[in-house]
Amino acid sequence: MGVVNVTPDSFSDGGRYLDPQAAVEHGRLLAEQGAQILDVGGESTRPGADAVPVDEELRRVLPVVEGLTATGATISIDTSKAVVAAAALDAGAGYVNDVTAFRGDPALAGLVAERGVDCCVMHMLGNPRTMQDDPRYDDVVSEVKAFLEERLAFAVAEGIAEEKVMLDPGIGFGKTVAHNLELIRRLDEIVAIGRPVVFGVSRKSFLGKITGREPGERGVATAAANVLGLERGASVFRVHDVPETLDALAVAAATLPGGWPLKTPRTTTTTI
Ligand code: HH2
Repeated sequence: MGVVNVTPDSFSDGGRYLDPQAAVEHGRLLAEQGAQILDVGGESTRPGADAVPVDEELRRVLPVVEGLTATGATISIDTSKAVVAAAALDAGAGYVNDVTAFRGDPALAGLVAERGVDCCVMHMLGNPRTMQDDPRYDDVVSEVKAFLEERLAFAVAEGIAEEKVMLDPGIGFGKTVAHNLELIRRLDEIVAIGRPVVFGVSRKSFLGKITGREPGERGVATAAANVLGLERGASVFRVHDVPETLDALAVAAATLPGGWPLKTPRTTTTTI
């Protein structure tokens, strides 16, 4: 899953793709590089981010969704607003990524059910404004797992087919470095719920705290974390840097039973 942030304030690429044309070109590049899903977002979720009014979010994301439908990738709309999701689905998106796990807008789960599209529900403690203010858990993994099980049951009760729901532990959303590492270490417990797990570590600040690197320099750290996620059973890897991720995942996948050759053929240009 390649990240297409149409925002002025995203933590690692804020402002780079605020112009819709730049965002479309970036999304096309990610698809050419092998992204199978393009996650288009018009509202940053970084700690302390300001909320974006619906009209502004629509203005940011709709031309980008429209411009990316021809890539062949599934377009995911990263929003917690039903109005934005509905417009994006009308414009060709096929996936809803809601970081509030249907706690933000009461109309969103019903919309996903009605349209029959895939969705991702993610764990977050609190909201982006407050989530990094001293987050605490007794056992972060069992609490995140219980939350995701409850949200999955909620989605099903709202009419969404269980096989349409993916789960995400929400790395960095109301978690300390230790919480993130514990979630990665025991990701298999989240995978055991039985739904595909989306894993979003790309360039996140816990990697900066470990390596001392700035967001744009965290590609290797991101790849290392994604390899650990793959080994523990994650299915979808939400990233800013697609080629590095695919190479790291290809090597890791090749070591798994039945992992070689890869299911998705990649072009090989060298003979030595
Ligand atoms: N992380 C971010 C945004 N959306 N969605 C899911 N499902 N999982 C994640 O881990 C996730 C997400 C934050 O990353 P980014 O989009 O780069 O930053 P910002 O929220 O500042 O735009």
